[in-house]
Amino acid sequence: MLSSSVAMAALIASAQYMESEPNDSRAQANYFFMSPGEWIEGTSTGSTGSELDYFRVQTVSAAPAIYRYRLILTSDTAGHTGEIRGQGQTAATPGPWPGPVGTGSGVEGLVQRSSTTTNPPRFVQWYGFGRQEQIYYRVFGTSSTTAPYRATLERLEIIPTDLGIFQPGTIAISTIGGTTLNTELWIYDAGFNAIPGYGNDDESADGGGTGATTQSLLVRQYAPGVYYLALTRFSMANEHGSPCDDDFRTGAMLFPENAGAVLSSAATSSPTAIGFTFTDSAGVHNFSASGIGPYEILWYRFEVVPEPSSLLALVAGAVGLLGIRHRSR
Ligand SMILES: [Ca+2]
Ligand SMILES: [Ca+2]
Ligand SMILES: [Ca+2]
Repeated sequence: MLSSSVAMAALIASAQYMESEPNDSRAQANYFFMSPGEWIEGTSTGSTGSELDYFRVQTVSAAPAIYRYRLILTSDTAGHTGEIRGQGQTAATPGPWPGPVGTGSGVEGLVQRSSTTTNPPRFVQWYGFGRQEQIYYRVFGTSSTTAPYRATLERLEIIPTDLGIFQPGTIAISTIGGTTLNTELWIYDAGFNAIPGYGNDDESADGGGTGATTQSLLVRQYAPGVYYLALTRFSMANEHGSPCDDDFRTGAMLFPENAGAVLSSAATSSPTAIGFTFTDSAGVHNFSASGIGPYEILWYRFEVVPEPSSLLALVAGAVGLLGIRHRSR
């Protein structure tokens, strides 16, 4: 039987992932399966060659929900940089929706870089849904970062803001006129799956806009059900390519093995309020969001339900009251 101190030492050791060189490329990434509170430890005193440390970080499962993940870098010699790595996008041919979506180029690139001005400094951030999502994480240092770095995983559940109920059919979601920020958005289904083609960075003439701004306009069909809106600043990245009616179709994407994760690359906070609208068959519905923090994605829940008159008719039919007319609002 282990003494308690030995058992404790074993527990501490099991919560710490040491880098294993060579880990200088995505192909060589150290693959770690991490719980919140666990950390990776390594060393890097440069930004090229063997000083690049790649990790494939997979998170443990959790109850279905929206989770914000962070890997926070600390060191006795602060100065390391963390990055999330993704790929480029081969643009879809432009045109009205429905139509093609972009595809991953396979060429690795930066999708998010840590900042010294965030609180805490030097973290990367992404969102997942409790399904063991994973990301490619890269750390590098400078000639002065001689002490080891530690990258600690944090997880926080995000409760989406409820936007209410909308009519089925065509719904237009727009930030045009509501902000001068370069916005980007994507729609997720009730099971937290990004719906292919249901995203927009910049509005376009093909999508029903003018194509003159960097605000977002997404006009799509909605069947009854629960949906989530992910609203952020340029550039948002998930595993999906941009649809043909997005005016900017070459934004960075995540690799296929990173499916389910989503992030924003924007490191600076935007305290200005953001107005946005939902337009369904009942009219225009105005909403306002407070500012967006570094890398933050704002999450909203909305529900599409059959028209009230149809529901009432169904209820009336069920109870045999079909002869009684109801007054529509
Ligand atoms: Ca290293
Ligand atoms: Ca390395
Ligand atoms: Ca945009």
